[in-house]
Amino acid sequence: MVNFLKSALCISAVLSTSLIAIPAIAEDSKMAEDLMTEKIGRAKSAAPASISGDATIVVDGKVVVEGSNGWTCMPDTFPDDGMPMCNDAVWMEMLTAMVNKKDFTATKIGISYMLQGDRGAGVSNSDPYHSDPKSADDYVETGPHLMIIVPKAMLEGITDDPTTGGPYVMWKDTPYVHIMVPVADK
Ligand SMILES: [Cu+2]
Repeated sequence: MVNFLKSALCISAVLSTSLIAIPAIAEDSKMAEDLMTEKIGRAKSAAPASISGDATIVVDGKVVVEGSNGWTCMPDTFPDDGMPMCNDAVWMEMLTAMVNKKDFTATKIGISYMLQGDRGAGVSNSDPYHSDPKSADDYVETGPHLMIIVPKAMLEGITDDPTTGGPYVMWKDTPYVHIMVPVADK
């Protein structure tokens, strides 16, 4: 009898914990799902649907949607900065080199879309590795823009002054140099 009570109690303990635990887990995974849906939506918002619709989506370094058009969209530029981008293969190659502090040489044009811009989470215009970009003398934020990688010789004559209102060169003296092309006010 005692044994029976003990196991009955045990079972009810197990039951009551799982009754509590199951909705909690369901809620957690619903939240995770919602967050992922939001991140995928944000990633896609970086480019026109004609590009982002069939793009590969990478969230936190993992492919979460397998694309088919050679473009890769991400919800963040730097970890958790909320600044989405859609990149072609040249841009992905350059960013991989930048993150790993490896050399990169552009042999052809590379294009990245940042149609949400990077207001609120800009960068130092000379130093991709600045530890506190917002305190940099050359801190810059840009509204909706394209970013274009070109072979170095083609950069000649383009200003590196972001305040002119037109295209400007970012990260000039690094292997990760590219042209910022504002496309809208915002
Ligand atoms: Cu950008």
